[in-house]
Amino acid sequence: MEQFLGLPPDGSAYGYEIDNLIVIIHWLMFALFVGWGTFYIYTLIRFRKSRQPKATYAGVKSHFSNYVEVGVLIAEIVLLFAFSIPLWSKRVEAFPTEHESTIVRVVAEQFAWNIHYPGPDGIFGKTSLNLVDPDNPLGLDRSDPDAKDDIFTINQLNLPVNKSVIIHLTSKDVIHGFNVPTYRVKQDAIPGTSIPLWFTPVKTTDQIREELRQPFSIAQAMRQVQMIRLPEVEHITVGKGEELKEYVLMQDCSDNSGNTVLSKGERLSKENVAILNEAGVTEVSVRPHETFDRYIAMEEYKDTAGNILVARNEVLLDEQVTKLVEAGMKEVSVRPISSVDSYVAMETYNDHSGSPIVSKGEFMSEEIITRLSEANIGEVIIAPSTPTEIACAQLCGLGHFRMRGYVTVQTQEDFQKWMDEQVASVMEQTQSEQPTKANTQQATPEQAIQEQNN
Ligand SMILES: [Cu+2]
Repeated sequence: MEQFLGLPPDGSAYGYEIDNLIVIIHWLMFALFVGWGTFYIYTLIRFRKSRQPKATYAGVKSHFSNYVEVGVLIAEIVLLFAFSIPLWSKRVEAFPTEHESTIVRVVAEQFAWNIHYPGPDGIFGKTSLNLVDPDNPLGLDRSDPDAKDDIFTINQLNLPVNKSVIIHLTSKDVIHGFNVPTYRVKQDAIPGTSIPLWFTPVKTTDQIREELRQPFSIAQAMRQVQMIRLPEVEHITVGKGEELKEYVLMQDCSDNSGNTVLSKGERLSKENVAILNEAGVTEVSVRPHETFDRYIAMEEYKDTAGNILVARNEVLLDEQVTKLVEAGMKEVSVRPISSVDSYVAMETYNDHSGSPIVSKGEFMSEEIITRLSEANIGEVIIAPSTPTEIACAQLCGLGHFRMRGYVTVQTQEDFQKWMDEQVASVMEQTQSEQPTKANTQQATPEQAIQEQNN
């Protein structure tokens, strides 16, 4: 069932308890689905018109359905009281102690996750709404002694492995949902309240990535190489009020005084046709609009002067198609996009001379795939680059889909190293800022007095 549900890998100490509950609930729902489905089909046949032409008002005499309903009720009560509530109290109410945990504040906003660490002193510095600006999204008051060593990052949550984490979650604007599927945590962030949540990561991000290793067939991608026919240039007349959306202009159009009113590449929408009518343009050269943006070029295409029109591995957007059609190309060799940009290579792959095409951990790209095929490599192992992401689980606005944070769970040593670097750079900053800040703060009242005396 777990595989069937396609749950993400579990990197949390108690994630299996949540997975078990999800599995049990699905089994119960499956049993209900089969039970009610069978009953439904039975009634359709048993009470069909030819067998039961007249409705009976007495109803069912047997108590079978009552027993079934009581059975379902008992199953649900068991689910609730034997599994859900104990799990809730264990995982949500019973917190680990603060001194054995990593403490972090997370402040959600449209559309980012602000991460605030208390620094070596373990105390969160003061924040103030008046200090909030793009450079200081938390409004951290660096003049507060507790805030001097505080660290904040945007969309990057580093955590040490095998240590519990307590997150104090809040929001600056609307309700967001802090959701890290790989560590089985999900909690809504509510403006005006700080909600604590906790979990214990037991696998690093690197380990999760290893679990998600998957083969990618270069040979398969190359089998899809094909020639596509490009549209040809046509000359058409534009009448009044027409809509010729399926055409793309192949020339710049200007009015009588020579001002360009429409540029090459524009689509002939109703508005654009009206512009042409007004400018007195009746005949234009166009090409039928066809979308090729799921393809990339397999070769470099040049015009007669030797200028590159479309580079190898370039996506065939409208602009590129227009250039090729203009240069009189009839056909181009392409292959469909592989969509591997968010994946990294999990091994190092070398070309014939032994120099690496892609090293372990490096991002994949269309160019790399083409080069791998040239090196006769038929299959590579890849994995998602960011398998441990924070996704917002509430539709919080138009930029909701952009609201992505990254969790990097590291070994305790790597985390400490990261933390030390962050602290060092923050201390450097605050120390260089401090004298000027103090000066201005002290100077202001004195200046005020001087001004008064004058
Ligand atoms: Cu959100």
